Amino acid sequence: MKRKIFLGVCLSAFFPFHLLLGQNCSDSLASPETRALYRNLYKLIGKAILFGHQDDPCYGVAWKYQSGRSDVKEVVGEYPAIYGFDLGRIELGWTHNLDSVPFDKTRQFIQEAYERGAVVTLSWHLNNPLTGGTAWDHTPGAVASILPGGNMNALYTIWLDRVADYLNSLRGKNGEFIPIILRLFHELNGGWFWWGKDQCTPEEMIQCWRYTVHYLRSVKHIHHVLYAFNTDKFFSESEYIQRYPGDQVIDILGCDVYQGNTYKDNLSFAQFLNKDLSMLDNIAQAHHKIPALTEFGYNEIPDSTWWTKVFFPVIASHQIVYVLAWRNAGKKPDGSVEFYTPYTGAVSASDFKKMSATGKVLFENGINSKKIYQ
Ligand code: BMA
Repeated sequence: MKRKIFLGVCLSAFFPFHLLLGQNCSDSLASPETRALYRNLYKLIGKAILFGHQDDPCYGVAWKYQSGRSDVKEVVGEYPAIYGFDLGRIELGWTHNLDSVPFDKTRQFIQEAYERGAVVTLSWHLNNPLTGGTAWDHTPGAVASILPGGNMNALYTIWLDRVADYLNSLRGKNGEFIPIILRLFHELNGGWFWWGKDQCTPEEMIQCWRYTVHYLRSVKHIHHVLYAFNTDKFFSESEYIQRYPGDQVIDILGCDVYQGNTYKDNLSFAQFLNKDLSMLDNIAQAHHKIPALTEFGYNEIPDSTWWTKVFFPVIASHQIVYVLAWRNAGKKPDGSVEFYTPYTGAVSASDFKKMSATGKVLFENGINSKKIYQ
């Protein structure tokens, strides 16, 4: 008996068993491509960081829906390694999302991204089911209302049916489902969305996550999804984990951190990001999940060396497997300007290209060669 224990201790000293633990995604019935995606992303931990961009092929700072265009590609010569899109308003049966992106176009872009061997993540700024207001209508009670037994549960299941129909329409050339990282109830420790921390208890949020995954997985039989849990900025590991619904329903652990507001200058942002990513490394390792910076940005990137002097040194010293820059909306109807990756001629463009040449941050070519769906 003692010898067996001794042998076990010796073996585990030389073999990283903890790595094996994380090699399976949370859905035991996941499709082969989805399982491969999870396994391959897991293998990238500590080795590479995929660069992602929200709505990348849809529009850029001075263009909209021009075939083949991408602000990222025009600066670094390659499309991103990961694409983000948003499902907001699909729940209402609309043909386009809250930022006027047609869902048909999104489907086409998702298929093209998959063909290029890239990763796709979807967020969902769904309306408030209780009031009919937007995602930002934080009237309390909406989370409780969609749980089984709640007044809005029937409506919520109709909304999930529409999401499931859309997910089922995402197919590759051989009819296989395209794996999707679904990032639900994002920034749930903030107070600005109806699913935020002041609008529901931790127990209600946990139940809401579990119910949603159960519905998509077991009622709608969706098995090509990895689920991403994410907070906004957070200040302790216990805060992060307070509303975590559990390892059986989550695959990716993320947080959203922007430069601006509280963390305006480079140093305070870098220090804060570094702290959050250190905590995220610990939590992801303890739960055998994949860590990611699920949203980030410094609006308009006014600093010509921000990428290599501020952002890269921090992300490169952590375990995150991807970073997703938010959208290049350009000039918005209200007159404000929003973009998080440089376009040709922007002040940080050459520095962004310099970061892409480090080899640690991967774009299309880097991800394509990894064959992540096999
Ligand atoms: C926000 C802004 C908004 C947008 C929303 C959902 O951060 O970019 O303009 O409508 O995300 O994409």
